[in-house]
Amino acid sequence: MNMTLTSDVKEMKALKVELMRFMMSYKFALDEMNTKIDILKQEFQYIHDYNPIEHVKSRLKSPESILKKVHNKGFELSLPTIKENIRDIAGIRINCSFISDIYELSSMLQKQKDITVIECKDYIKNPKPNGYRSLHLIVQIPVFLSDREDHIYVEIQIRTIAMDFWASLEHKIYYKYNKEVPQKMKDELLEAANSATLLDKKMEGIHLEMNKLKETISMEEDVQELLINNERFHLPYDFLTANLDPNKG
Ligand code: 0O2
Repeated sequence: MNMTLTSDVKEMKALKVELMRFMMSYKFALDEMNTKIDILKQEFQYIHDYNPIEHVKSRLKSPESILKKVHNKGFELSLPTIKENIRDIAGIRINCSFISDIYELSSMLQKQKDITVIECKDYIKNPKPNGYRSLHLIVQIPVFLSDREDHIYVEIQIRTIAMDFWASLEHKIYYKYNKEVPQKMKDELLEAANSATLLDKKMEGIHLEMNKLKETISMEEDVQELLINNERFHLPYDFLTANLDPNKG
């Protein structure tokens, strides 16, 4: 009896080590992705003096959630099956300021050589019937370990703050509510999602207008600068306008 117990414990310990190695790969994949996102964020800030990323959150799916998904989807309970079919064990959620930032960030990530894009679901252009909006990417990235190279799936959800606000609260409202949600509530949630869309569009419009304004200002500043012999001279506005043709509109 004791012999069986000991060998059972030994087997379970070995399994635990295997599971640990399995989960570590996902943790490293998240670390890599977070570094990539941080680099893009910093580069944007330095070069364009603008940060399109408001907030980044990453998470590893818990073993309980993985098990639940395996059961729900009817998959066989083995690590290779889980690795191939549960593609959101490593998940990253990026909140952007504007809708245009979402697409720009997504294209910058998709262009990176070591990222293989497996799937792209655009729930912004095609929202879910309940109103859910977000851009979902499933990518695969290499993780270099001491004895092997692993290719790990990562799910990236990119959305605006308004989209995230709606999704987080909708999730909270539904969480642990196992009964059918009343139609009235579904309609109200859809209405709220539409309001979030309007808000995003309004903010995008203001953002574009502001960019145009900034461009005009920087063009004006450019006109007032003279570069001679690597030295910058400021041209006073009066000096410039004094020499303008008064007959020109
Ligand atoms: P969690 O706890 O956030 O990880 P999949 O079930 O992932 O194999 P599916 O459903 O086609 O396949 O994936 P999809 O549509 O890309 O959605 C995956 C994730 O998007 C969900 O993960 C949610 O995080 C989010 N999501 C999708 N639809 C909704 C929605 O209607 N409301 C909210 N709040 N979030 C949504 P999980 O695994 O469901 O949960």
